[in-house]
Amino acid sequence: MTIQTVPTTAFADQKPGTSGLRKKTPAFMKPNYLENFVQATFTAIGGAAGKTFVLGGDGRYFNDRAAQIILRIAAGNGAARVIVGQGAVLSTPAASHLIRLNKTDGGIIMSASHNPGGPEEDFGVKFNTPNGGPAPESVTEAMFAATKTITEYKLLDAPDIDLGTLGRVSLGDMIVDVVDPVADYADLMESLFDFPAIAQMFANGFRMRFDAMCAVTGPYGSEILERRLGAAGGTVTHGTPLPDFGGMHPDPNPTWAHELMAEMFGPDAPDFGAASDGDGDRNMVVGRGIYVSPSDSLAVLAANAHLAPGYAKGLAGVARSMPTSAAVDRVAAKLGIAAYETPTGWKFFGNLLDDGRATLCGEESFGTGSDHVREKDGLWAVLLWLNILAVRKESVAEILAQHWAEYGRNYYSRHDFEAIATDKADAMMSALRASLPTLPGTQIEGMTISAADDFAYTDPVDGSVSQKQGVRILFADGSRIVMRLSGTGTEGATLRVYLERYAPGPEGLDLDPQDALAPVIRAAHALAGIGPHTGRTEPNVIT
Ligand code: VG1
Ligand code: CO
Repeated sequence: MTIQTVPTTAFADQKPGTSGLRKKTPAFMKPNYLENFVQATFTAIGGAAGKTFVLGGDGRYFNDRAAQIILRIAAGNGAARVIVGQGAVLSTPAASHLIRLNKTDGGIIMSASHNPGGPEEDFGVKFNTPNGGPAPESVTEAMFAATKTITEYKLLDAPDIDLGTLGRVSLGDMIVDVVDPVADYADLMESLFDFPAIAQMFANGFRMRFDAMCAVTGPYGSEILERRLGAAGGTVTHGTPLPDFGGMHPDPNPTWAHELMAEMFGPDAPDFGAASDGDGDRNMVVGRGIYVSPSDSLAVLAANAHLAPGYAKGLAGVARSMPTSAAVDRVAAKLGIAAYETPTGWKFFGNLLDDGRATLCGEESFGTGSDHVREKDGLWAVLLWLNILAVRKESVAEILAQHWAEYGRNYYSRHDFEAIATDKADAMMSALRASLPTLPGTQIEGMTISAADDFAYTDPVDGSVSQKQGVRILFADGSRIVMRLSGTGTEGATLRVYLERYAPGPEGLDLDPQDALAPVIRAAHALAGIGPHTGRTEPNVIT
């Protein structure tokens, strides 16, 4: 086995997005495409020589072959050791945990998360830093720079190794430790939550459905919910991970997790339902006959986290992405703790968590997590809900109703317009940005615009600045419109329109969000000219 220096030419399109590099699978499988990106990653972090990494992915099509290539590049760059999940599989939060547990120099996660998988669908790769979190912008920019100047990569000329058997193997001089993908993560969950109390609730007849959507969380859900907590067999559905996710779109929202929604709103609905995404970092939570919006879920978890042993001493602070509703801010104000507002993407929470400023973080896109890892964590959120339900002994509907009665309700919805022509989406956003200075004072739909800007964020820990993170239009009555283009899509552009309106109560807390938000929705269409610019008048996904 020799280390080869392979000449290559740069690809111009390897800029990491909101969460790593995502492309159509055939693009990733082009000769040298993955090799270049992995070499550029190692270059950007000052080389791999002597370092230890974690490697795993969500099991989608090409995951197995990509792992072998990444291992050969790591060995070619002199890495000392790589810890790989058995079968090259790790959920994103489990990978984050293994990086921290083993104090490695980072990790490579193969996932396109909530995007569909398969030969013609999506693939992705991202690098996480030694804190276990997604690389911050300074690192992703260095990676992108290296992809543009790359002329060669280092590769150990070696055959594939067996990643299906637990234990240690060597690849040239590099050690490869194949580990159980679930065990350490399940132990971490057991250390945070009152497993006996949750197990007692299941023993008393509490029924749950967890839809793993044929993606990575199946084995995690089976081990934790069914084996360790004693939930009935069959609690986990679509529990076998498949390379194409069984044709499912593994995005846990009411549109794509429609089977779960139908059951939870049906005649024999269980007490609690949840779903996870491709790589296990997202969660959707549903009560019997009631959907919990992710922004509300974050607020309820923040208000009740102290009921779980891992958070009994209270929260240092909370953080949410800017487009996420302000529901959690109201909880923070009552608790007297700090509330941070960051750009979209988990990488912006890393410094706040590392610095002990925030304990809980969340995004409106079904992402919630805490300082136990440095990624959002779907099963963690489900378990925190279960812990709260076990202690409060009330239904999800009762808990939500009490929450709104106490804090008021931030009606919230996100409307996605997918696969718009990129030039049209860009033109729309440019025109909207250009109009911002003229908007304050404007009356529309009976509301007055009080401020309009393009969100910029200064990280309070390292002072780094991120510009143009989404257009915000704020109204005098507290309503809000946010618009930005997705950074995770692989086809055209996706426009995300985030809509929010606050109802203080006690009246008007039980409306359908789409009805409560109707004037805000109409204002968004009028102010941005969505129809005239894109030809689209209706979103294709509403969450
Ligand atoms: C989306 C979400 C964002 C999330 C990101 C990665 O990004 O809006 O909140 O952090 O996906 O999630 P964008 O740029 O498409 O809006 V993941 O689960 O799934 O990697
Ligand atoms: Co994900």
